[in-house]
Amino acid sequence: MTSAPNRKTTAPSVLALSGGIGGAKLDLGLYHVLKPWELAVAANTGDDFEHLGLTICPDLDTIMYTLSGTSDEVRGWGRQGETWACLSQLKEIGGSSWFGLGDKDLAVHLYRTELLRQGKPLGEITGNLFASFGIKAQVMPMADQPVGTIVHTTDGRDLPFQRYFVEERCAPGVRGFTYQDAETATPPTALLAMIRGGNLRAIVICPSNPFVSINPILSIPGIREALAASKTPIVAVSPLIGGAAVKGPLAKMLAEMGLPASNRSIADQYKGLLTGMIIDKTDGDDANNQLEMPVLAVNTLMNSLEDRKRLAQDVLEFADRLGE
Ligand code: FO1
Repeated sequence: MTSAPNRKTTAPSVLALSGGIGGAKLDLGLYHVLKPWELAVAANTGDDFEHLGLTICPDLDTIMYTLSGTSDEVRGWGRQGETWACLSQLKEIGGSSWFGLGDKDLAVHLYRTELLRQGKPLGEITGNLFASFGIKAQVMPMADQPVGTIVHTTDGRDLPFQRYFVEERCAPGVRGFTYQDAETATPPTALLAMIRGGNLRAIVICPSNPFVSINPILSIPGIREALAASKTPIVAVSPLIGGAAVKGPLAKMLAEMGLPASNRSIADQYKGLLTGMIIDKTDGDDANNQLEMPVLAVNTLMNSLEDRKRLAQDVLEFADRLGE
């Protein structure tokens, strides 16, 4: 698609809403098929928490390590070539060691925590960190203020996300989620300006878990409304393949909440926002419009970098067609 003549050459042209490992995979595909500065990402910070006196932002860091090529692809989070000297010492002296903090990763938490303590906004710190990793995409936390995802379990507990996801390994049944203090949070002005500006080629909802990766972003006042009013094609990539999640607790969560593990359940989470949806070839029958919107069925499994780039290309070409 030819860019509009009046478009500034360095403005982002594609905005991705992203959280978790699946989101970061598609972010990398988009980062490679676009010019680096053309990609903007609104990142989930609902996974964030205070731990050992540090502010940990897992989804921001997963995107940062993934786009800079320093992530541990096998583990799915943290850095390649990581060492664990500090964590093992912590364990030996009886400190809290349930959350895996690698030595290199710790440097990022120390840097971020100190600047937050000095009063710098998370968005500004994130810009500094991503620049230090040589990343030219514009990655923004969904808000500068903390908005923690709380998992309400079927045994009556309200678990902060990491306690549910890491400490209890997603074992507890879920009955719902809340996004703590979302109502008083504010989205980055650059993000709202980008969505309202009308200059975007596409808005992509990544194949992330809607409940714990995308809905936290949509819970920040102003974001869902701006997306709903946008004329830009908004395309969601389903995180399900044949009713199963590629990774993580999504299918289990859906079952526990009495929702079918279907692309329809995913589309329902984004009601009123989607121009079209990308589903996996194995779910091709959904393409016969059970989703009541334009649907493209492609291979959505992303094992290799080539898979990530091809899916990104499929998403952008689909969005271009929807925007014609
Ligand atoms: N996920 C785990 O399953 N176990 C861990 O010990 C763990 C540590 C960790 C440290 C830093 C970081 O950025 C991510 C980390 N993750 C870990 C992933 C984290 O729980 C994320 O919230 C998930 O990637 C879901 O988004």
